[in-house]
Amino acid sequence: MDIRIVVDSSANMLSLEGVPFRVVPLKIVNDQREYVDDASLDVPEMVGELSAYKGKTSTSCPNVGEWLEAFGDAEGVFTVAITSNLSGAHNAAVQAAEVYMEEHPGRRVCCLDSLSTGPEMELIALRLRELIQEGLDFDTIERKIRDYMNRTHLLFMLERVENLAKNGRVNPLVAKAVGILGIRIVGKASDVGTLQQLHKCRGERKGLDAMMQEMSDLGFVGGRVSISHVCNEALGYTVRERILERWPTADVQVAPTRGLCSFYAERGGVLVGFEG
Ligand code: X90
Repeated sequence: MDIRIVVDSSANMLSLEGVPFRVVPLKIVNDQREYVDDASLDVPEMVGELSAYKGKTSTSCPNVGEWLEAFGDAEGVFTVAITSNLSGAHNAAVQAAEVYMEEHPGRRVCCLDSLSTGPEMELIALRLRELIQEGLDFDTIERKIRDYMNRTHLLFMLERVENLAKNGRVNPLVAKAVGILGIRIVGKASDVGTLQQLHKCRGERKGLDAMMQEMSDLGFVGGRVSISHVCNEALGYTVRERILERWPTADVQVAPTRGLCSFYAERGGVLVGFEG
């Protein structure tokens, strides 16, 4: 059975070697422009334009047709979508799966709600690739990936939450706290896939300390980690150093966010997906 992985663009992935792989883009939209979050998007340019733009910008998720197109003619598909608590992406994938399986009896689609986004979705896709390459059957892969998702986590450190607040994706009390210069919000993707604030930290160093502590509390013992930064590679590598200081055997990758996470996590934001 040929099995394909399809993620939405909030996973910050452009490609995945070794298995059939597709990305369906979300969009970032305002009165001036529409940014499609695909490989052709110039992310630093978008971030620059949006920080100068005074009006409201919002986002939209992939629709049923876009998911269907990405399924192509695969016999088996695993979709990995941004948390259904903050986006319609997963629901659209579920609807696409129903249409696909009805049109093609015998084919399988399993839709995974990441209850998270960004680098945690990437970890899920990486694990799916391993399971597919092991040649396991569809149901076994599904069982194993759901087990794996129970022990992956996402932490974030944000300098601004203006775009999250303007689009109603964060508690207004959280938004209020971050107005003050130098304050960083450290939080995690909650068990139900919402933003959960854990700490308000004065300055980056305290934010990093809090993140390391949270990783340890969530059971990190040196497994796989994926770090995504919004236009701040130096911070991405600082986080990596801090992790390796404490857990020298950890396997840590650093990469820039694509459009959707750049818009919501905002310049200077950093997301850390890891295995507990
Ligand atoms: O459907 C849409 O328009 C997309 C809406 C997405 C809203 C939230 C995106 C959050 C991106 C921010 C920090 C990490 C959040 C963890 C969430 C569980 C990144």
